[in-house]
Amino acid sequence: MKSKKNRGKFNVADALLNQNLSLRGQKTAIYCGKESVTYEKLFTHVNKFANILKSLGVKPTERVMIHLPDSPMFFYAFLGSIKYGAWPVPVNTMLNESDYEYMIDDMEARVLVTEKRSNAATIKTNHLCYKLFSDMNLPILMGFSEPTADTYPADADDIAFWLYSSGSTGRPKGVPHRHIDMIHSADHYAKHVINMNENDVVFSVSKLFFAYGLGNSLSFPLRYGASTVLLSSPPTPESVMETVATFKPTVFFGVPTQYNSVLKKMNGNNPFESVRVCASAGEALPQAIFNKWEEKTNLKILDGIGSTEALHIFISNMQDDIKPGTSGRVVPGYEAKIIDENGNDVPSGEPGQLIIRGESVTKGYWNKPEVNKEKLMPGGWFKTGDMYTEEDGFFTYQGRGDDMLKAGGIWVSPIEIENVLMQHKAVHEVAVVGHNIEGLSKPFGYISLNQEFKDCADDEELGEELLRFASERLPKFKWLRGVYFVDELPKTANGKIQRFKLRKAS
Ligand code: 3UK
Repeated sequence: MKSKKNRGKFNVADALLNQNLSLRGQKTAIYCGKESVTYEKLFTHVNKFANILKSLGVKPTERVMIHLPDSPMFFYAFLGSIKYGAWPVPVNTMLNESDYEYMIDDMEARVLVTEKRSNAATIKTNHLCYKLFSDMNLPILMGFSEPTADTYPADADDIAFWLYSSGSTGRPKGVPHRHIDMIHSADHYAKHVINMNENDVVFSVSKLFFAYGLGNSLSFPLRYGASTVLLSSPPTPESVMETVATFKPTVFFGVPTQYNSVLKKMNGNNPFESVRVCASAGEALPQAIFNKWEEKTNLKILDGIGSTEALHIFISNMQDDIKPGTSGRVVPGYEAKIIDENGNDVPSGEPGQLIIRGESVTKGYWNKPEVNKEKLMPGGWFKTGDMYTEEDGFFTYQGRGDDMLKAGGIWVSPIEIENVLMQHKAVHEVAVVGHNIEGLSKPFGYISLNQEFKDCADDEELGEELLRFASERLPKFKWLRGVYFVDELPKTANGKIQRFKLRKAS
């Protein structure tokens, strides 16, 4: 039951900032390239951003889309919006303009915060009123803005921000989270699994616009008075290792592909000596990467599964309790069960769908009643869509129960890529599935050709052309690794493409 007494008493921006201001105002909260930001500066700049929203006439609960690289300005915009009571919505900066158009409309964004050169900068929609550019008008407005601000009197259960998660239909869905959700994920995952504390310097290769990066780089370090290291540019193995060597983080977060690419460039020298704990999420961590990483750095990677809907990791290996090749045990504060198609628990060792429950799990997608009905179960259980087995309390990933796939830890909708390839004159039908490359899933296309192109099926040039065609129309992380020509795609009696049969063909 919601206590009436606590209404209007909890705003997560205050919870993450005020104590740090009084306990460690001069400590560095953020390192970003040559810039460092103390907790005091963070506090005043969050206030300045909140005041800008006020002066523009933005109302609480209106949406502020944030399309920014990892940077102090991301912190100011995100926490400033929350402090003001507006809802910040960080979005993936690697998408196409049409994705942003869709999201701005879907969230009815009132404000867009971005860089002048970004491909979201030029978007015009009915709802958008203000564009704040981090490299133009925004710093000027910040300069004129007051360094103190009122806090919106939120309730811990009120929505504080949204994130977007991809769906199998190809259109992302808004995932609202409450003020208390951030505190819950910090006090359970960051505390129990990472044991984060004020002596930590945290570096997450995964960006702030992912729920994973948002916890790793923002809410966790601020919750425990630690320092966070941001890398503004897209990460390369070289820039990751350089950042580690420069800032000497004690906690390191990445997705499996990032560990893998760093490993390939790490000949001999180990820049990770300052690190006390490494964590991985986004997709299953292959055991081979776990082993090689340990060999080279002497560090064990803690694999854990999280989701945008749960906000962060809910099943994880623990520092003193690791089983490589598994996602680990349920994080205290969460519950997990594996069920069959009828909703019954499966016996230990048998595969079934993973369902989870916990305070930080979203109460439902924005404006998607039919998906909510399908994914949210009575009693607060949420269907992850992942197939798992459980033995002796350890959960092992068995693949997705639907057609979604991940590349580099980021959702890729097969249908979106298929729709692009269908525009090519040679393509009759196409199905996109993930195949394993060194234990990590990468997108591949199966294509049946139109009659007049059937003779080209052995033609390498056509394959290359189709790969190029898709690449020109999609962000890089969605690029296909290869195409196969087939006479016909496997289908059900009523004509639905059976992608799972093609997945098995790998
Ligand atoms: C998959 C994993 C196997 C799984 C995320 C940590 O990845 C995150 O969120 P997304 O919404 O995707 C969620 C889905 O990704 N997955 C994630 N981690 C693992 N599969 N092993 C893993 N360790 O299909 C899940 O349903 O992009 C990760 C923290 C916050 C996050 N949002």
